[in-house]
Amino acid sequence: MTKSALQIARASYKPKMPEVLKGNIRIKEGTATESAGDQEEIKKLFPNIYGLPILDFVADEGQPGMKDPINVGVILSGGQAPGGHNVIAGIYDGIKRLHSESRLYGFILGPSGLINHEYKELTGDIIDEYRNTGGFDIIGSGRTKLETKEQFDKGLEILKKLDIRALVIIGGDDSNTNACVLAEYYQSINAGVQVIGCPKTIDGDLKNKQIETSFGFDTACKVYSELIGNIERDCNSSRKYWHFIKVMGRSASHIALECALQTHPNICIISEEIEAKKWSLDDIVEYIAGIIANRAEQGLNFGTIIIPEGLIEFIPAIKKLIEELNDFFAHSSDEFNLVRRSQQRDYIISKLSPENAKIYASLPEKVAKQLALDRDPHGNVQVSMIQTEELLSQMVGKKLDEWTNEGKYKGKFSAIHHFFGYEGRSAAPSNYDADYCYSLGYTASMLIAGGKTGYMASVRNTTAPADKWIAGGIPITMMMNMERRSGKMKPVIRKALVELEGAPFRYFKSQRGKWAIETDYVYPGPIQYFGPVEVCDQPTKTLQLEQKG
Ligand code: FBP
Repeated sequence: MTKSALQIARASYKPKMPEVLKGNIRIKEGTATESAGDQEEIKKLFPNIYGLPILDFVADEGQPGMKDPINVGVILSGGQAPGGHNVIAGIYDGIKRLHSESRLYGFILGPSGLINHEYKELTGDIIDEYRNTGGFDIIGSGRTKLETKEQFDKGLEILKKLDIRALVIIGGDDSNTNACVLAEYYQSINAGVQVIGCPKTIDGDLKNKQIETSFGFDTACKVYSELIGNIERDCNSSRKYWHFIKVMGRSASHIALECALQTHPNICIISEEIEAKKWSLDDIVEYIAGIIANRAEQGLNFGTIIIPEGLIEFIPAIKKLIEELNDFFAHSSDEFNLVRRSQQRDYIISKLSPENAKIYASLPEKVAKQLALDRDPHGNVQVSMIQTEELLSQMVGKKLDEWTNEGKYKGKFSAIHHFFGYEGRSAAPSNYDADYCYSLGYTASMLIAGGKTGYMASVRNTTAPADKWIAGGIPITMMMNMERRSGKMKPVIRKALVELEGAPFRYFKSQRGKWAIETDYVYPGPIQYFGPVEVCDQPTKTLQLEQKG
């Protein structure tokens, strides 16, 4: 592999970690826990791992160690997120410290590697090549859903063959839900395999009181904010374009909100607010056009607009339509695939309820097609394929034309579109993510040593210097409730959406009027890996505001 100068210099970075993980630890157990919702159902579905206590690591005398070596397996699941390689490095260093003959095996291309028995041993040389690097290419990732008994049994065959006694699943809410189901199953049959989850996703929607953030969110937002800042400066230099910038984040708008807090755009739409206000697509268009017209009155025919990837799913009427489409595809996709392409739109319209059929028929051809595209293996619409930024700018353009004809608007409107998504997912992890991920991996190895299963590794208090971070484990059942997925009620980890009463949104709301009219852009610049702490080690604004309360 030819390496860049930064890669070479960065390889020797030693991630900072909680003081407690530097020595020997003892696991302190809290009291029994309850699931986030639907306690009776979740308890019934997870009889062997329901109600486990929260675990905290406390410093203990002596040296960490295990009498016998332990073999551990690791899976990277779902979309890439900066820092995944450091989680693996943390697991590796942790189990090697416990016993020098312990071994780590990586399953190739996500959960399918476990089912298909595709794996590779991750030796010290391999791990060293990937320390502090972005991407998931050390073993690859995939979106296969681990959910059937056959898959679990097939996985167990290879785990037994390699004498693997613990499996770490690094993934988002859906993958950790599956980790929990797997932990329950292996426990129920006394398989002798522990399952531990690690919170990953750039989307930032796997978080709760105990899991402060998912890894990758910090780096991805910093990459997008650098790019948005660059666009803002360009836009303020030529003063002739409106930039419609869609940012990733499937459902929740955490990325959009964080990027807005970092860059002060003229407009940022937050899907959760649109849903709460029950806005229609037309309401959003009026809101954007209104700000464009106000700026035009001051001669400012330029600006930046951040749009969250998942917006379309939060517009109540479109959400209902998507729910019906999801149910339809869950039950009738074979039948649908037999319909000629040219007739698919009419076919869908004929199958929908009259209300949804009307909305579907009114959508531009391109968007209607995108809503009917294949679901991912978890039954989600692939929102990153839907060009919401173009849809909005076209509709805003039309609205401004109408206002021009009515004499209400005299400006010039020229739009440019961007989508920032994949370019942020495999970036070299920021110091925050490099440190956080390494600590998560190391924590996972300590949970394994403690014989725990059905837990997610947790590292908290991360706005403080790393030596003060708190490490431990959170029972995954504690984060679960029942939700309708692919037409059926299923136990899932509750997704954390932007809270409209939360400090990050409240702060944004207090500033957005000013950002709309004034040109108050902030230019964060590229992630810095070497230099002053205030430049290199800052956590996200979201986390800082959340912790201040
Ligand atoms: P995860 O939740 O699996 O981490 O995925 C995050 C994400 O980047 C979303 O923001 C985006 O909608 C999706 O992955 C895109 O998925 P894919 O890589 O399959 O195109």
